[in-house]
Amino acid sequence: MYQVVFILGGNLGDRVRLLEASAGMLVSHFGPLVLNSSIFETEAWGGKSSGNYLNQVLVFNTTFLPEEILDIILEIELKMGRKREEKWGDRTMDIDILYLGNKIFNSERLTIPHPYIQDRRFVLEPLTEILPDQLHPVLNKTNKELLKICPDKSSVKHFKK
Ligand code: PH2
Ligand code: MG
Ligand code: MG
Repeated sequence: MYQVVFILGGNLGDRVRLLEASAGMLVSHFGPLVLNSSIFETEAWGGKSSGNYLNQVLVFNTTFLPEEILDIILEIELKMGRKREEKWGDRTMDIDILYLGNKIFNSERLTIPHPYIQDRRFVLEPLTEILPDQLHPVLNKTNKELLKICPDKSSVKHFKK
């Protein structure tokens, strides 16, 4: 059994409803939520999208294999109205795997840990809120340490519904 750590995010449509609906679908596949971060309103990272995102980190326990998890989240993204669009562009819902326990996994379709964790404040703020002392198995630093040295200074704020 591993802890799978997801980040959810979108900047199109009814952002809160899409987060809640996606969380519900994740629960139906993975069982009860283990941990959830607050919802954060975050400035678009990567320069290709316009409006602010809402982002949230969710944690589940699972025995699914990495690519089985990927197939489930891609199916949920499609149900949430996701179109395969420009890299880092506007989207209704993106679900990414940040960590799968302390596993390191690489295939053509998937890299775990997620390759950009250390570069993105919109990931590290919610992650550090719930898992500050979890160790990144490749970088050998905790989430809290990665946040402290993160070069990305874009805006990440608690979101009030
Ligand atoms: N996702 C992206 C590109 N840029 N910016 C923010 N703030 N939040 C995201 O979830 C996000 C992004 C593509 O994965
Ligand atoms: Mg993404
Ligand atoms: Mg993605």
